[in-house]
Amino acid sequence: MNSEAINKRPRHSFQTDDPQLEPIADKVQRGERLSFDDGVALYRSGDILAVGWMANLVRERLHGDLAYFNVNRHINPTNVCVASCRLCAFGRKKGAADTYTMALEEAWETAGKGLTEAVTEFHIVGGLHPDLPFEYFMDLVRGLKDRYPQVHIKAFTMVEIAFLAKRGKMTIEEALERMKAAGVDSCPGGGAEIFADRVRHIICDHKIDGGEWLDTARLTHKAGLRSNATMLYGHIENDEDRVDHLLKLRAVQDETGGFQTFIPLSFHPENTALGHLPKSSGMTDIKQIAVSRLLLDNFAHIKSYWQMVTPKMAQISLRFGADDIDGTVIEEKIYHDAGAKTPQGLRRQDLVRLIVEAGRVPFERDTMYRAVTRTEDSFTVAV
Ligand code: V47
Repeated sequence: MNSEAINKRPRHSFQTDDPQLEPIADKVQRGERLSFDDGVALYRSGDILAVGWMANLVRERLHGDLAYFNVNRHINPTNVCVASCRLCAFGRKKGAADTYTMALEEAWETAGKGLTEAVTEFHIVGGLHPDLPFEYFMDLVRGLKDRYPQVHIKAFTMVEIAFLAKRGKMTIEEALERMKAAGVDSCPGGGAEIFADRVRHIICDHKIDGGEWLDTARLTHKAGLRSNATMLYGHIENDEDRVDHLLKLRAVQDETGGFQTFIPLSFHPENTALGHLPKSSGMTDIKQIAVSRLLLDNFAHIKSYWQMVTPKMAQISLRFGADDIDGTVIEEKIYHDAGAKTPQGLRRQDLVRLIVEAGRVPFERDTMYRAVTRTEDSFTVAV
């Protein structure tokens, strides 16, 4: 990390027309932890510049001008899912007309497709298939490791881990050990949605509940795997639900230190059972990034996922608390089934341009945030 860049802050002094923000700004400047009520006040404030100033202060304390991205590929092995979540446009019931399940050879081949530059990460998530055995997923991972040994495998959300363990009639601990032995290097942050029961019952009734998601994350970290965490916002949750979600993550992070990155995900209503809801606004998206940065004082990274909020908003987020904009992705299905108008993927050079134009310094990372150095068609990771 560039320490000169980090030490030159802060540049401006805090100003606000919202008196509720004054005591919060004092705490942020002193590096003190924010409370539940502080979180609600931040969400309710209309002074986005003041909220953003505070989030930017924290972001620059941690990372200076660096903005992280990676060169990754998403693989979604199946869209067959037992869970029928109202929030989702991707999952299909077994037997429906437009289901797909990749044969293993097809998944391995897909992994190598559309590559203009060497990827450093496979991001693997999919539906909860009622019939695919645990070993299908382990074979998938083993086959990827055999073919692409240099690529980090970030696979299976807490929801998938809990489901696969149950299907394979084993404990979560055992499932995690077998995942690790097969070649899983870390886990993505999906399936967290909103932990509050009242909301979870409506948007994703058939998934593990919030407590189980958090327990599975604890076990994942205990098994030595890092994971990410997400929150789905912009549907029927309120400010208190969002703060509750963030503080529950913060509490687990205090215990385990195993979360790597937090990614707020804006809800895309199209083609879901909640299609009547409006899309989140720019104000909500940018505030979500800033409040996450401020409340999650023990998370190193806040990612503004360009696929979700658009490349333009991800770029602006780099001045409102985010330090990461995710990667090239190459092929995205989950939000595109829900009406996302963003491109399926971006080239490395597009990500670099977004970051440079935001006045930040691009830092190509691997999944563990180590520097990646590239030649034309290969890469090395700093150790
Ligand atoms: O868990 C599903 C969300 C998640 C919709 O860990 C939807 O680096 C919006 O978790 N509108 C999966 N969101 C994606 C995910 C993720 C993405 C990027 C990076 C990482 C990471 C993780 O997508 C699901 C759910 O919360 N989702 N349907 C929808 N209609």
